[in-house]
Amino acid sequence: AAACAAVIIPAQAAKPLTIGFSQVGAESEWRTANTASIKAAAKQAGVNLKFADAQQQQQNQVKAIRSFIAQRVDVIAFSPVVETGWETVLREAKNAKIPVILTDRSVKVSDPSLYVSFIGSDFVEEGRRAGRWLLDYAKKNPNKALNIVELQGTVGSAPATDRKTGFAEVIAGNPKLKIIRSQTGDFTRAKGKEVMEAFLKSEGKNINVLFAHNDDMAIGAIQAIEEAGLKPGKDIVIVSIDGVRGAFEAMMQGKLNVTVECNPLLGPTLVQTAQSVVAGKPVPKRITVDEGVFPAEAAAKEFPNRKY
Ligand code: GYE
Repeated sequence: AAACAAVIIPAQAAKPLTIGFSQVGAESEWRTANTASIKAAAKQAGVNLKFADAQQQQQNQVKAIRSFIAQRVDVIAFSPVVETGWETVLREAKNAKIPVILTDRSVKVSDPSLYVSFIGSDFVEEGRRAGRWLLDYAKKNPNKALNIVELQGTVGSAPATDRKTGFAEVIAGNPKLKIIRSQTGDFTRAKGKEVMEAFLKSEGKNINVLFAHNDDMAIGAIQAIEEAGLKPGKDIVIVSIDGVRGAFEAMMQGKLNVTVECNPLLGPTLVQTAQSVVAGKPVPKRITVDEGVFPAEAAAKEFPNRKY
């Protein structure tokens, strides 16, 4: 484990490293923890961080990146809200010889040299983990109907696309597991609640399972389920992803059945990678994160250890 610890080089007397970072927004507990991690790691390392919040709009991220290029920052880092549409602005950064590091979410580009490294989770695997928990649940409850509604993340974002893919791949192993409705809740509590209300209105008691692409949407949906007079976690089994504090609280109250961990604490690795890139050291093209699965039964024991 010691080998994994991030080594952060303290600020030198020389000009400090400047990183321009374009964040997706502040849509979820996960995102808040991610932002805090990046700001803290930059501060600790004496990095000059220029932070821009894109409010979940790609055009704001493109603007921020162009402004970082104009300011001639040392490194540009960003968490791309969606996967496509980055070719032009990344080419501009490359022409300006400013290295780009992707954090959290990745991009689809035809030329992989447009970024130096991508630091983040394997979202397909997270979707599979959610699916595997449900397969197991189905095995233990052979007489239960298992109609699923799905709350998707932001349309076109890597975590929404990949989590959907991984989950669908695994549940295909049991024909009883059927997705009857699937719609985006944009990774927010408010939208999660709103879409769940609509699902309940049209499907009523037909819904046995909710798969939410993040905890915030699950927490919003829990409210909708309670307002409809049903018991979340019992009448409707809920599977979600992230492992934020709010999810642990919901599990301890018996309202959420499981959360698949997605680690937002990417700040130290980002700073370390940026320092290496600027020092001319080789960096891995892909840096992943170790993550677990936390069922409700483990929540109370695990809660004190959670860092976000
Ligand atoms: O799961 C969600 C957030 O990109 C992994 O974005 C991230 C996702 C996370 O809004 O809560």
